[in-house]
Amino acid sequence: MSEQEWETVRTTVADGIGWLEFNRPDKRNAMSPQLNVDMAEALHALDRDDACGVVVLTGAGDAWSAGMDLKEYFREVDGGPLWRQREVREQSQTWQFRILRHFSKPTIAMVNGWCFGGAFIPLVSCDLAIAADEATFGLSEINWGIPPGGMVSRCLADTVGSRQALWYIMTGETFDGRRAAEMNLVNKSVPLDQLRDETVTLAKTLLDKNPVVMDAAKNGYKHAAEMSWEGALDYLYAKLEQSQFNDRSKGREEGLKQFLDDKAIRPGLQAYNKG
Ligand code: ACO
Ligand code: V55
Repeated sequence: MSEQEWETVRTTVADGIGWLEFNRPDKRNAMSPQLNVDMAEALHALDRDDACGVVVLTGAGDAWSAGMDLKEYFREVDGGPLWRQREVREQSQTWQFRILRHFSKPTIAMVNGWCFGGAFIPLVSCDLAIAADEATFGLSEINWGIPPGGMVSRCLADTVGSRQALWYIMTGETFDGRRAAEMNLVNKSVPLDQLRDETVTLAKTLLDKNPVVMDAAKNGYKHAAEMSWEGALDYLYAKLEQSQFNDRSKGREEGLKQFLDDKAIRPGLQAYNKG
């Protein structure tokens, strides 16, 4: 097991899982400029760590994240130089949107509590999400005086559709984990006391797969979703070939051998044995 700490973020790598924690529990894990910088570094560290095969993004204490830090990200930057505003915005989009959305390793958002506003971006950037039934979500922007900024509303609508997105953008109403699951903002919700076990079970399923193929599968899908059909078709075949090229373990040959020759696995029902 290894642990690493930044000012506002903490990582723990154990049994293949990289636990990445927002660590400002006293501020409900609000995303300050410092946190945005720390998150980018922590994600790079997890990417480089061969002991980490899947990332779980969660929050210390009773919040996942209360969104952007209204004091440090807005009030203290407002009225200052515009370059500083551009800088803090760039830092937030860098990890929440770019690094996380196309991270090579599988990512799971484990939503343990409060999830507001800007926190919807990392939520949707994670490949998969499991929430506690008791978690509370909301786009509170309209309640304190701004329209949702950054990619918040687009990320939400891309995941749940316009009708649901506009409802929450316009009313600022909160909803719980069950409702988040019902509208596919998260894959499922479970009672808080089962959240960790449920997440570990999912993480283990992902760890069982070939990591090179996993990267091609998830990132191929995400990029292709934004292309023309013909471009996507060609791109996904290129991804298929790329994963064969990069997979030094020759997983596909092994998978086919274990099924067709050894009759040791049935791929419809289980992953091949990576040995
Ligand atoms: N920005 C800055 N500080 C915050 C934030 C935030 N988003 N959320 C909580 N805090 C701070 C509070 O100011 C308080 O600080 P203090 O102890 O130094 O006074 C501390 O965290 C605890 O907050 P409470 O409100 O006392 O905690 P409680 O558990 O009662 O409520 C809740 C939690 C519901 C999350 C509440 O803090 C809240 O409404 N936060 C704001 C949520 C929000 O609107 N986020 C912005 C979304 S919009 C965007 O991200 C662009
Ligand atoms: C929000 C988020 C931002 C931003 C402005 O509404 C507003 C949330 C993640 O960055 O720059």
